[in-house]
Amino acid sequence: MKINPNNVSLKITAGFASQFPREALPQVALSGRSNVGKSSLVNCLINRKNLARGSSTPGKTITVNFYDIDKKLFLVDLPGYGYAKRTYEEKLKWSKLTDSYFTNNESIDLLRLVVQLIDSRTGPTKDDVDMLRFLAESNIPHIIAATKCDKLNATERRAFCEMISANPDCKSCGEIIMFSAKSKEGKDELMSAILSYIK
Ligand SMILES: Nc1nc2c(ncn2[C@@H]2O[C@H](COP(=O)(O)OP(=O)(O)OP(=O)(O)O)[C@@H](O)[C@H]2O)c(=O)[nH]1
Ligand SMILES: [Mg+2]
Repeated sequence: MKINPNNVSLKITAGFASQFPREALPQVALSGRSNVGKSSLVNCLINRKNLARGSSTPGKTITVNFYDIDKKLFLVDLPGYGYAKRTYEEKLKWSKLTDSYFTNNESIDLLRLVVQLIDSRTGPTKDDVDMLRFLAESNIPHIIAATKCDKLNATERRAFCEMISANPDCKSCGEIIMFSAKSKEGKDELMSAILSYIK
């Protein structure tokens, strides 16, 4: 399948499950902690500087953002988790909305892939591991994008790759892609992986 990554629009910023679009387009969702680089990854994939807003106040916007990519798929930017300064009410809203995307979503059959973002400098957090286990138990195909890899030197990169390939919670992943929105490393590889899941 060929897509034009420049033909994109923000379909909807959904604060409630009732706003999730019903169009019969395959969906690829991005999951990861707040500040891991989800919006930067979306902008990188679609050659935009700022369609997906980078956050100056991380974790404040609790919405599910649906990007229409050339009428062929929705990239779904899930709200980031693990932002320590969130209030109890904000955390509740996060879990309700994310939960409803996976468990109370009439279009869930259209979900083809979750790209789990993991910061390559830190490796998986406890929340990342919880998410990976949830995806594996739910039989949702998933791959890992290891973000901000431009920040690693050769030794750190080797250590990260060894650590992640030895991690039992990463065994269910289809692929592990080193990614940098800054250097664009992994961009083509990630796009090809996404397209291979929506065929
Ligand atoms: N060096 C480097 N910095 C990055 C990269 N990707 C993102 N960043 C920086 O990391 C910070 C967070 O990036 P965002 O893309 O806003 O992260 P997010 O996951 O969308 O955050 P929330 O929307 O709060 O969940 C910003 O300061 C980015 O400039 C990368 O590949 N390399
Ligand atoms: Mg963001």
